[in-house]
Amino acid sequence: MTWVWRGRDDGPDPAAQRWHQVIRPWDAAPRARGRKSPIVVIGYPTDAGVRANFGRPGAVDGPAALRTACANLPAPTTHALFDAGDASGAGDDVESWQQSLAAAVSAVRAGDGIPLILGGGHDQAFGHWIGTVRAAADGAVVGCINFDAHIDMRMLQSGRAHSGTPFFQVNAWSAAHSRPFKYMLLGMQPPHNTPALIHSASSAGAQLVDADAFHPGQEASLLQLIDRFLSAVDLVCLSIDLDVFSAAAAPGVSAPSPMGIAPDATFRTILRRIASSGKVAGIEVAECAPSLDIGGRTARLGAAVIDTIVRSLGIPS
Ligand SMILES: [Mn+2]
Repeated sequence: MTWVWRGRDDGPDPAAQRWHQVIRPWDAAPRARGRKSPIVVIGYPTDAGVRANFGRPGAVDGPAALRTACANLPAPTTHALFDAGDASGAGDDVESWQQSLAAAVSAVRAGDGIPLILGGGHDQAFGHWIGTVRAAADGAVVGCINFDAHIDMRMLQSGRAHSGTPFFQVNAWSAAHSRPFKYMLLGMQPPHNTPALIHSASSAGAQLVDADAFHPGQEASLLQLIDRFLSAVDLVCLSIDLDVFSAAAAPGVSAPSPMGIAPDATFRTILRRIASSGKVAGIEVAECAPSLDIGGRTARLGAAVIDTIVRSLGIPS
């Protein structure tokens, strides 16, 4: 793996360290990973699923841009940082990418780490989830909380996965294995989802929360909804599709949302509630497409979201 972690250096003071100074290769430190629970970066450098979904390509370069944007974040005090490199796939074969990611996620979970997946097309969400399930205790309920403008529960295209199908795949697997399907979508945009999709997702048990719920006046009831969801799962895969944010905040995505949510205090309160639940088994940021970005703001937003999550992991709210 090419080591891309570099940035500012404010001297040896432990309180002045940044990500690039403390992050280490994951495989170079087997087990002796210290007292801090590890967060382990895994890149998902493909937009094959985006192209198969007729989206604008560019997310293939998302992991590199997100690593660069995270490099100068203040080093976490509660977690050690590692980079496990990138998932890989057979060309544009989306399922092979998902399985590669799943294997990497399972390995990180087996080492008591929390994977931090940097994407990449949102098809990564299925690899994230299935890798978590495989490493979890038998019978553990692994839910998905997904900030997204879209319900990525669309049907396979000629039997093939793409960036719009990950939660369809989660649901299909859960049904085939007689397991509960726990999926909550936060920030849905009515203009970008057909009534048929809303109906089929709701019928399958998806919990869909409209972007309009991200409002200070709705915060308390939204927190209640989230607490109820969290109480019904053992672990949660937290998935941030950057297109949940307004196009002004996140232009560098395949499908920008003109009326997306703001990365404001209400959003951050909701995010911290999930992160501090103690149930987050994995984190992913999806759909960062640097070639579509303006001045790197989407990658920087992704990094700021990651920073907000990492600061709250394991800290009760
Ligand atoms: Mn998505």
